[in-house]
Amino acid sequence: MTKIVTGSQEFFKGINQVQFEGLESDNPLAFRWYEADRIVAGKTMNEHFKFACSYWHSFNGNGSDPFGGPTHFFPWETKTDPIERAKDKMDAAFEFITKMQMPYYCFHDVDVVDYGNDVAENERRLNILVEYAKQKQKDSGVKLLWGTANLFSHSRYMNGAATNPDFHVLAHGAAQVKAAIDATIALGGENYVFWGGREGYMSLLNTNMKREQEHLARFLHTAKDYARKQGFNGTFFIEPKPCEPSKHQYDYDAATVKGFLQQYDLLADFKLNLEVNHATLAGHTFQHELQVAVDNNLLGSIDANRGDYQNGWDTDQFPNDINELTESLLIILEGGGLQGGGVNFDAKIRRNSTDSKDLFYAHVGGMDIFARALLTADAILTKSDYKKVRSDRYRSFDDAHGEAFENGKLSLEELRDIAVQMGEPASISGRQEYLENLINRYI
Ligand code: XLS
Ligand code: NI
Ligand code: NI
Repeated sequence: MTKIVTGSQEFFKGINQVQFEGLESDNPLAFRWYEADRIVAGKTMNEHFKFACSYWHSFNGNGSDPFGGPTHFFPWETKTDPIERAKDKMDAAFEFITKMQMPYYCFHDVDVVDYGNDVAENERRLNILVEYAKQKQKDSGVKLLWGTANLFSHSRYMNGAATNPDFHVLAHGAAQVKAAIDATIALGGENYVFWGGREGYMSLLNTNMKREQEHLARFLHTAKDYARKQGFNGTFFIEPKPCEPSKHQYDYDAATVKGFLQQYDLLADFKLNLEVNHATLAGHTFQHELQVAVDNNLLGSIDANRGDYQNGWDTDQFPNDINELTESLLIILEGGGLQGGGVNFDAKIRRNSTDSKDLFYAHVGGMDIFARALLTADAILTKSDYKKVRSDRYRSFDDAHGEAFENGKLSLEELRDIAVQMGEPASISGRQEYLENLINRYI
């Protein structure tokens, strides 16, 4: 059990720590599947997931949208002094995280404390909050999964940060990244994330794409070199997304980022932080993105959420699709798990979810469905013929001519002669419905 850590006032009054109560429970503020210490496939659930709470959606996002203002009025946003306000927010954050028994959190620099336009003053503010967070982490045992810098909200970044055509803006982005890396290191952060929301373009008419991408690569190298020099030995993650807010983002999807990292010699230090809703925006399933990452040894971390099938933007809803997650956990388990990262809930409650309990329901549901998907996927992998059905499809490459082809031993002429000799192939079923039913049977 985690110790509940509150500040001078309790922000989530009347809500107790969420506990595992099992399937018999009808308590909506209890876990029915998530049992932190339960061993599945050789690791505890806690080790599989390393669940993290995202600061921005849970403690900053106030429900405003392009058509209307805030609907979430937080009691930790009342003080006028930015440092005092930030401390209240951090009190609320650690109270929530410890009541949820989540082991990790993630933040952008500006989530933690408001930034102005003075670099040195911003650094001073962040340092004060880093000291405050250190004590909170110590009191609670909660750890930092990753830190990052917000290089997309400030108006100076309207044309990008590392890919801005104006070097002056790039330097400001670098200053922010330096301070965010320093904060991450000071807090024992295990990873550092780059999400380039505005690293892309709105119109190719005014864009030198090649030059911008070279700047992005140089920027990443420079940041990585600095962090390594400071003793950071965690992993850097790039978080792909195809668009929004840019019309076209350079880190479009997992395959694109893989090519970029390879081209610019960054594969040794960087992996991917994959987000469900970003995958679907790119026209992929989340499973597709996971498989690309696994196949390239790049699966670092995930941002858990889901989109909405009826619209085409990043709605960041809490995950609740058991089929999607079971299929995802199959890939994660078979791929050997997340490398260094965890499961960060990059998800927000709806604008009209205005009770303080709503944030708890959302996270309980998210953690529980991941746990259920893990148990289901593990059962499928260990008890069913799922893996065999797939490997059997490739049987013809295991020996004879197929094996010779895989080993590069057959020429095109020889392949032609084999085709003649073997005659027309028999049709072999892909058995898709069989496998779909199998997944549902285990759920
Ligand atoms: C936005 C991104 C962002 C990153 C962190 O769509 O998901 O929240 O995770 O900058
Ligand atoms: Ni996102
Ligand atoms: Ni994200």
